[in-house]
Amino acid sequence: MQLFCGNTQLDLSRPRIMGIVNVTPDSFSDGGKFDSLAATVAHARKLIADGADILDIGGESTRPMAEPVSVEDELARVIPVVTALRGCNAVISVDTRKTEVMRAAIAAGANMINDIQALQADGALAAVAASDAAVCIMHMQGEPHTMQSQANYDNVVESVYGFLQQRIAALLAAGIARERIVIDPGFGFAKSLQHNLQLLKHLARFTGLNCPMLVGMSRKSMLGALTGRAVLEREAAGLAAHLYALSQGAAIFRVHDVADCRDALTVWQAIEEAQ
Ligand code: 7PM
Repeated sequence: MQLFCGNTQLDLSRPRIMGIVNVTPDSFSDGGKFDSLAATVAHARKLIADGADILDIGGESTRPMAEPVSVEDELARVIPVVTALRGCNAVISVDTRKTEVMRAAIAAGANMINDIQALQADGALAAVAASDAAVCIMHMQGEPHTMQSQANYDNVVESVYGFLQQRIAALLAAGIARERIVIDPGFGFAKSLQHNLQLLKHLARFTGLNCPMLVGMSRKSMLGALTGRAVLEREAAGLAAHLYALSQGAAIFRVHDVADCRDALTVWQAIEEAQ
């Protein structure tokens, strides 16, 4: 299966890695470390060297209770990074909920949009439809700033499935071809530990939506709840979760630690390809 990403295509017959590039001053785990443009771009290039197929550049912290970011600030953070990375050897994704940032990012050379709000902002569907960029639509209930109060689900798997099904239909109706759409159940977004585990266990259900699936559990609190580990000590836990997701049909893994994920996927691939 190919994912159409603007001027390029990503072959999803093997698993792919999306490396996280935070450009927020308050990123919860990389806080302040990569706060200059040169350092951010160097970090992004290191992720490519480590084996990232996609870079996900985000200028808005979506952490629960994070301060909202203005359009101007988000543009000032994200666009110079996209411009500097243009032509690099990876798909450039921009993690944003804002229509204006989507438009500017695509104009600057981004070939994918990662939207935790699934293109529900005013004009977002049209902005992406007017381009040929790929788009990842994620499930979330409520707003990032209030979502630490977990939503109630009758059946979290069916609820997320129904939401993604509706959003896929909305994207298709807006003229965004299926070959450009990636879905994501949104681990950790208004979900309890049990919700996250149910989603992971039944992840294969989402392959029925006929779009490639992205998952991101890197460093998330569900891993901390299970292991008692601090944010920067959750790598092994994350790999276990991501490999389970791979066994259930996930195609793209959004992670902080690209080199470790690459090693895990290399081993997985070698086993798969053995006689
Ligand atoms: C605090 C909590 C800080 C959560 C940061 C996060 C996803 C995403 C994020 C995901 C897609 C993080 C998250 N998570 N986009 N953006 N899927 N598509 O760990 O799971 O970076 S923000």
